[in-house]
Amino acid sequence: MGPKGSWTPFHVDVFRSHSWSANICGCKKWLIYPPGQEKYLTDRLGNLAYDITSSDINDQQQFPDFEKASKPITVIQREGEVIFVPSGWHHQVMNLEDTISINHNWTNACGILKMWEHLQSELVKVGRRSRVISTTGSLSNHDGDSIENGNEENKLRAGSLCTQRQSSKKSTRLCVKIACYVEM
Ligand SMILES: O=C(O)CCC(=O)C(=O)O
Ligand SMILES: [Fe+2]
Repeated sequence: MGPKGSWTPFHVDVFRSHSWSANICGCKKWLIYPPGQEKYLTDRLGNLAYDITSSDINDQQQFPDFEKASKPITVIQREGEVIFVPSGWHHQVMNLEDTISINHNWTNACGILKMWEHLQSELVKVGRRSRVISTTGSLSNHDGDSIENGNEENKLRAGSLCTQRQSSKKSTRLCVKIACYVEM
């Protein structure tokens, strides 16, 4: 459910599931890219674009490969219409009117291999994250205080991430999560 003007940032659905979405009322605009295009829609640090309609995406310093991306498929979905988004298709969605929709994610025989491969690659990342946490020591401690006990390099990396996000308990937990993505 979302008021006119609300939107969902660019993403791919959880665990590489397929999805359908049915509009009970209202109207949505979908921008959809087939699998493989996402590599042109990531910034130079490898982060997926948040808003593919933002002018930032044309900034070659930030998104060096954007020129290589195809144009998105644009779908206007009206009341009573259902859209199917296959596994691995990235999308961004805007509510053009106050909208209520119901959606559902699932997999089937066509999608299960992709889902399995995705889960395996995520598992490898979890392994890397937990190694970072163990070398950074108190990063695993959610007490809201600073980063101590870690090795110098990881303290520096995690510290700079934390200063960007400052130090309430909540944001410290966010720091832990972000610091986890630092590659060993
Ligand atoms: O309807 C929306 O705003 C986005 C729905 C969607 O893409 C999702 O739930 O994954
Ligand atoms: Fe989605």
